[in-house]
Amino acid sequence: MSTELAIDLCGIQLEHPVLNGSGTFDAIAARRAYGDALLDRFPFSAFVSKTITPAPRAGNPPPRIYETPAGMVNSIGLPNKGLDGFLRADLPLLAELPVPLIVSVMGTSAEEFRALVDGVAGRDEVAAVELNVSCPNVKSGLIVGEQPAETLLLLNELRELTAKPLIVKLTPNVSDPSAVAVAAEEGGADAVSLVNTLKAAPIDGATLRPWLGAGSGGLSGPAIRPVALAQTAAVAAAVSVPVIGMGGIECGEDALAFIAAGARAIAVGTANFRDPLAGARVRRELGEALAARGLDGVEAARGRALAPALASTST
Ligand code: RRO
Repeated sequence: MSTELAIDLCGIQLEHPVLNGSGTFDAIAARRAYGDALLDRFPFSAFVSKTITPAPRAGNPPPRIYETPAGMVNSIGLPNKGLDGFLRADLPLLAELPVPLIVSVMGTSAEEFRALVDGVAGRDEVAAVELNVSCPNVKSGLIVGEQPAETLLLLNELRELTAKPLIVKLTPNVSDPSAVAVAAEEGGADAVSLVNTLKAAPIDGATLRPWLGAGSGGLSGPAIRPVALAQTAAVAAAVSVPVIGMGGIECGEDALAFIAAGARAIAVGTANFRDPLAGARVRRELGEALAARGLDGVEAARGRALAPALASTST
């Protein structure tokens, strides 16, 4: 039996469902290190860029990374070249990757988001735009992605700017992520991706002060996988647009669990830091995990965890 890994993500044909999480794989540095061999064995079916902002940013003061027993906390703080620097220096290199390019953007106002979407979505090299909404709106002070109303307002602003897919990256730091996902869908989002990192604040035992330079950051890695699965399942049950699931995926079995929770595609994030080819392994193992269960492809597994059980063990 052959196993079908190809998927359609908002009209983009992908060879398999394994993407990278934004900011977890520097494709330009990896190309420098591995040469064109990286292009021959590119680990992801689409590449998601690190989040860019309108103006260049230096990022947060160090330390920026804290290791936990089952993951890590980061507070990188969006270091990037800004929109113009990205278009000039990074886009030509990212366009050489052998897969569709998804550009992640973050603004602190609707105007900033409009400038970013305008700037990237019109470029032929860009297949889709991911909106990172885990940031405060300077006007309201609210984090857009924590508020369904703010998310809807933002999509209403942006939807008219492009026919290309808009993917909303959801924060897990809310009590009801599906309410935000429903608002994103109502505003015309083509897909949602989740989860971003969970708010975390490690303490330095020597000084009893916050360990990270910025005071707090976001937890990722296997520690958050069950949380991410719960949120993926809740969101997939609430929306009809495709869901890109992520959070601590390290192997094919993990990827399959997210697909069973309703994800159409999945993303590998923290695992890339330890092994830049983790995505290729997850893809291979996902095929094996499906075949081992007699499933002929990802569609046969998708959403199985959402369906009512055939036989209940409780009364
Ligand atoms: O750059 C970061 O510190 C960062 C971002 Br923009 C994000 O969306 N999620 C994260 O864990 N770190």
